Amino acid sequence: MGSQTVRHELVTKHAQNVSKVRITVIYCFRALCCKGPPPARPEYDLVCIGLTGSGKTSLLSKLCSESPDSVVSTTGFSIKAVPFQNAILNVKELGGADNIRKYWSRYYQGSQGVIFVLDSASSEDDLETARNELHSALQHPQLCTLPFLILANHQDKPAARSVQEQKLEDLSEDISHLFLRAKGLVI
Ligand SMILES: Nc1nc2c(ncn2[C@@H]2O[C@H](COP(=O)(O)OP(=O)(O)OP(=O)(O)O)[C@@H](O)[C@H]2O)c(=O)[nH]1
Ligand SMILES: [Mg+2]
Repeated sequence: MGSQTVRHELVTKHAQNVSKVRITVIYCFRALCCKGPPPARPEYDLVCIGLTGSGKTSLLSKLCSESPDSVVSTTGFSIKAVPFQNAILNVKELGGADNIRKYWSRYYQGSQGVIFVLDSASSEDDLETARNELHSALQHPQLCTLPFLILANHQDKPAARSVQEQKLEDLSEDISHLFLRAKGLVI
């Protein structure tokens, strides 16, 4: 084999290697940079209500994987985007203190669903107040047709009532609402 043939083979091999490297670099670049954004998840606007201390902020913080240590009573309202695999819930929590509750209905517009949080271990008086607020919310023109989640929270406490003991079923003839018992959301 002449030296010219050997040189020709080496040049050809080098050219092949260079093009292989080029293809790999382009492939990696495409994989890393041209993948495009993940498909958009649908977003829904929810309103979250319940008396002060019922655990609304704690629930939403937990769902957003945030530390429960930073939870303070909500003055006014706060909005959190809660990510789920197939959807994002933009939840607007309305503070539950006496002086804030009278303004709740001003913030209902545009809601597509309702979360009502109850303190299942509260005093009978507070439970009665919560029942009345729940009753008003269920009848409100902007909420009455929406999906309702009623969350019986504080179930980890010895004084917690069961859903039946909270006598909520008679609040509405349409019992298509979803009741959930939440236990130890924050501890
Ligand atoms: N043991 C127990 N404590 C809870 C539970 N949920 C909330 N808490 C505690 O109750 C207190 C009040 O909780 P928040 O989440 O601030 O209540 P909130 O409904 O957002 O109150 P406002 O913002 O004032 O309307 C906090 O100290 C929480 O740690 C629960 O399921 N069990
Ligand atoms: Mg709060």
